[in-house]
Parts: sequence; C-alpha cells; structure tokens
Amino acid sequence: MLSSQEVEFYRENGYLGVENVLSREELEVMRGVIDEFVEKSRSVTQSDSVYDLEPGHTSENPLLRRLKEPIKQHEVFTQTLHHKKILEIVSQLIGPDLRCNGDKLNMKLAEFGSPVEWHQDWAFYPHTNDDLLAVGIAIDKMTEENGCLLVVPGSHKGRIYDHHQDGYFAGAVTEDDFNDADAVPVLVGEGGISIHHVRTLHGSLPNTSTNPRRLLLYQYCAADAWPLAQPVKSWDDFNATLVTGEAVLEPRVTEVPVRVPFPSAPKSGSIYEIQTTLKKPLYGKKVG
Ligand SMILES: O=C(O)CCC(=O)C(=O)O
Repeated sequence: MLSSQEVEFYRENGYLGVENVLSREELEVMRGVIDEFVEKSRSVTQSDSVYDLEPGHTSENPLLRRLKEPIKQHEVFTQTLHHKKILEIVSQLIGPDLRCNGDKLNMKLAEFGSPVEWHQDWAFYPHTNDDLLAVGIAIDKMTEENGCLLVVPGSHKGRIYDHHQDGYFAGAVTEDDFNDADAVPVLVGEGGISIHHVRTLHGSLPNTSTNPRRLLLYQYCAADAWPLAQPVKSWDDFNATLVTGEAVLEPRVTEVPVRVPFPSAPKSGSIYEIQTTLKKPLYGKKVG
C-alpha cells in the first residue's frame, strides 16, 4: 500500500516511483519469458502486430524494441496485470473499479535502444475523466544512462500540448519552443514500478549504458472513464477489459481539456513508428 505522503506526491506531481513491488522470483520468470520472445523475433523480418523491431534487426542480431500487447502473448503478463500489490496501489490512486486500455513491453537494448519523444498519453486516448495512469514495471534497474522514464512534474494539471504536425496526429509534442528543461528521471530499482498520470508529459532518452532497459507498461483506467476517441463498439468486448470491479452504465464526466488524435498519422503503427515522421524530434534522428 502507498503511504498518504506517496498518494499526495502523486496527486501533486503526476508521477511516482515505488520500490520492491515484484519479487526477484517473479522477475526471473518474466525475464525467461522475454528471452523466449526475443528468440522468436529472429524469424520476423518486419514489425507486425506482435513484434516492433528496431531498424537493423536481423535473425543473427535480433533487435526487439517492443512486444505489443504482452497480455495477449503470455499468461505471465496477464497474471502480472492482476498482481495484488499493483492493483492495491492503483486502486488507491484511481479507485477500485479498473479497466486496462493498453499494455506493452518496451525494450531498450544496451548502447542502442530507441528514445521515446515527449508526449502525453491523454493526447492518444482522451476519456470523459482523467483517472487513468500507466504503471511501468522495471524489469531492469532504471537509470539515466539506460534511458529511464523522464517526466515533467505537475504537467498533469496543465494543458494538452500540440501533438499534430502538418495537420496530422504525430504522437509527440510538436511545439517549436518545447524543451525538457523541467524534466526529472523516475529512478526505480528492478522490480520497482513507475506510475505516471495520463496527462503527465513524459519521454525517454536512448540507452547509452551497457545494460538493457526493459519496462513493462500497463495502462489502467477508472471503469467510469469512457473513451472519447476510440469508440466502444461492443459492450462485451469493452467489459472484457475490466481488470477488477464492476462496469458502469453512467460514465463520469469531469472538466478535462481534450484534443482528439485525428486525423490519424499517415504512418500508422506503434508510437515509435508514428514518431519517426517527426521533423523536429528532440531526442531521435530528424527525418525528411
Ligand atoms: O518506454 C518508455 O520510456 C516510455 C514509453 C511510453 O511513454 C510509451 O510507450 O507510450
């Protein structure tokens, strides 16, 4: 459970690091499963619905950047989504009825891994209220050198930044004068978790260390937050995303700033793929 100081810190700053959530044994099991997916990625030649590959990936030198929707790929990831300690912590922050609206395993290889440009998750999936957050499970110790998560404290209380370029959603902040001067690292040891509010500005640098940086991300939403940009097409499918608690028929609507992620990026795919179209990336290579 979080202390009242930790809850207060999260409410004020829009992020939190919590140490020692997963045990060493749980981490070892997960690392074994991740290694199996890296092995399987050797037979994949381009990014698909499961594997997101770094440029330069080959069967001899697999460069797996992301395992997409890990809860669909292996039961260890589904079990961890329901981890008792994690659900207790998340419930303290956004209530007992929870859905999951996304999950991913981001991997930065030693001396290589891709950066993630600055963005607010809310720009991708606005809801009727902003009781949504992402939990990042540190499979490896998070350090500044290996490209830990960076956040701008307090940004969850502010505006939604422009994530559009040339009239299309670009998946990253595109404002000319934006910089990372106010950013702080979220440093947690292996088995710890980072938590960031859905409106918190965040990003991460490439991995310049000799160690990998693997972060398993689960997006949790209060069950009464209703998605505004990704329409619910089936009540049953929607309720299949419930992690704990009850579905609601009356979404809670609060006063939140909303921008929709449309028109969609001409280059669709993962955040990495969408962000390759950025003309002025802060961290990555300039394209075009
Ligand atoms: O892996 C990271 O450092 C950040 C990931 C992230 O923000 C995302 O995938 O949306």
